[in-house]
Amino acid sequence: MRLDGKTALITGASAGFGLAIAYEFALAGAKLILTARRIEKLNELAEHLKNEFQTEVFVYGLDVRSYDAVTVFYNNIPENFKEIDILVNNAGLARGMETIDNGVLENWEEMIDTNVKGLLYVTRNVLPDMVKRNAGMVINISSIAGRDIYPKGNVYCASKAAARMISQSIAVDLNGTNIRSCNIDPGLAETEFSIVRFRGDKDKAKAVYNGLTPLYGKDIAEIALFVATRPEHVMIQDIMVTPTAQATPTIVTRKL
Ligand code: NDP
Ligand code: 8X3
Repeated sequence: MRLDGKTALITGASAGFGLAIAYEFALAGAKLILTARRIEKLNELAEHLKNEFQTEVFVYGLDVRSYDAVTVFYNNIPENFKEIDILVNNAGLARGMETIDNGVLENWEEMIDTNVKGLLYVTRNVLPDMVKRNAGMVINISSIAGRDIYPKGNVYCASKAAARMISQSIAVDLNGTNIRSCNIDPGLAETEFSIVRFRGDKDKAKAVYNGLTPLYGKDIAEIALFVATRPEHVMIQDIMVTPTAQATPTIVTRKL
């Protein structure tokens, strides 16, 4: 499963899945464009990948919520990184858990702006060049939350359902080209996700994974690598992956 000669753009590479995907893709020989807001984390990762795997890495501090920022970033990609073979739309987050009647507007805006609009902004910049070259793959990290609602998941779930539809749109609208689309829907995974959701409350975040073995970044990264290394005539469109202890967002066995 090699990616030699391939260039991958990974959003949200400063933590969690994105960081693990960067590592796995570097190991497989890919050239990497890594973005996130925390540039210092990206620099650290890039140094590590350069030293360990001689990976060529371009890092860029990017908030995907700004269309202008995304466009400036895209136009500033160095010439030798410009031909993007694989786009991994991974940047995303959940904020809070309230019933919908008590929803916090600021949280709603942040989730929709990042998980839906940010994903679209990056995709809108990258896809036309993929279409021109008649080659490329988009991997969207959605969630099982986009397939099945859970109590107080409301807007996060809705944003991930939108991401899922966008994945399918790429396959549908670009049918007849060589561009491939893959939607990956992970279940409970221990990353910075719950720490971000609960705004730094580590105990609350830890409790999300109490009594079970969750997924980890590497589990998702290995799947992304598998998807990205299939022959050109194979498009894996949709993957759902959960910890073995999780059947649906709400059916979870915990050994406490
Ligand atoms: P982490 O919090 O560990 O990582 C999230 C990444 O997204 C960080 O690199 C963060 O970087 C980046 N990010 C967040 N907001 C923005 C923004 N506005 N602009 C640019 N980058 C941003 O969480 P995960 O790795 O778990 O999450 C990755 C994706 O997987 C998300 O889309 C999430 O919804 C999804 N997911 C997570 C699951 C889980 O249980 N963990 C399960 C299913 C899906 P920075 O803060 O530096 O900008
Ligand atoms: C994250 C998975 O179930 O914690 O997308 O919302 S869940």
